Amino acid sequence: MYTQALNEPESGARADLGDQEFQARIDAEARIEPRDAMPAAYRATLLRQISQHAHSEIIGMYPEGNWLTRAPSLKRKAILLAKIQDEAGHGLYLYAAAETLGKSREEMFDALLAGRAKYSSIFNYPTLTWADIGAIGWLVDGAAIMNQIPLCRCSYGPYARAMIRICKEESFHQRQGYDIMLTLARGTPEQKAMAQDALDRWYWPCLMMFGPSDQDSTHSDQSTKWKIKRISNDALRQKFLDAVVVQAQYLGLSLPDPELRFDAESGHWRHGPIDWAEFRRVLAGDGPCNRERLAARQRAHEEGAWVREAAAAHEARRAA
Ligand code: BYC
Repeated sequence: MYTQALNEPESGARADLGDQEFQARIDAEARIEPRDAMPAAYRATLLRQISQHAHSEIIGMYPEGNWLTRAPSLKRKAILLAKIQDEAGHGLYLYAAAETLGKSREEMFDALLAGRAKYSSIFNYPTLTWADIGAIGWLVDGAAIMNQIPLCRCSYGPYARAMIRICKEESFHQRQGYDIMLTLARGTPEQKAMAQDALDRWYWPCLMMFGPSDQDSTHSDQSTKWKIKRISNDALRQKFLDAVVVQAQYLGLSLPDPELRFDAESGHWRHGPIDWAEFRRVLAGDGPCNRERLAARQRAHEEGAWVREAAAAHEARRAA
């Protein structure tokens, strides 16, 4: 556990670094480290984003965990298990990065378990068939990579370094999902229909994953100035769409977007209107699986109490 002291400037460091001076360091591409002076709002923004990101990795294990005992072969099961274990690891790196900003892991857990903390909207959708595991890897992890590669250059050192390792693992996750989709798309007509159905259900929620459009994004301006965000929500969504259209064509599947069109002038694909009312509903806790996900996490936390107690008792004995 980090103590508050870790977050105070080292002796000799400037505790009173003004906002302008801090911005000058950011503009010069300096990496901000835990002991550096930083504006309270920069710290709060990072804590918000990194803890939400950590919670997303942890809650993100549930939709896939639903299929572990029903994977179609031993090989698929082993791959899925490895992917889900990676996600637990990502959660841990991210909680550790957030702790360097002065919040304890217990406080972050409490916020999640009490329903006060956000996690990615995408994990509030159900996994109804095995093809959903393919669609999650291909699309959800594909969207995650798009969003997370620029975060490897985030101005806050511990977050940027955690993202480098996470992105390497996400790349394997994306490929395993696309491989499932390819197998199904080239399988029997029933398997291909299952892949199409999964794509139909995950396409729009995945476009929403990137967050509100730029004009409605509350944090983007400041986070871009602080070089936490390097590419805007809409620009990342566009990069994702351009990649997904080609990948869907290769699979022989169609995107459930009647207004999808290629804009020859810009060289980009354009999607139809996103249902932002649905996005807001999911964020407000009223998505298809919000209650189920939170209840599963609360149950797991309660059932894990003995592990935490045993670890604490072991540590106390070791210290004595
Ligand atoms: N879901 O001003 P904005 C994974 C919120 S894990 C929920 O644009 P910002 C994986 C936003 O928090 C992937 N909430 O915010 C794991 C804010 O609310 P608050 C998770 C969302 O922060 C397991 C409000 O809307 N990735 O890939 O500048 C298995 C206004 O938004 C969402 C990350 O967490 C959403 N989709 O930009 C498989 C990446 N979008 O806090 C895969 C790190 C927006 O004011 N995070 N909101 O109450 C980010 O890059 C940024 O935080 C976001 C949002 C782009 C998500």
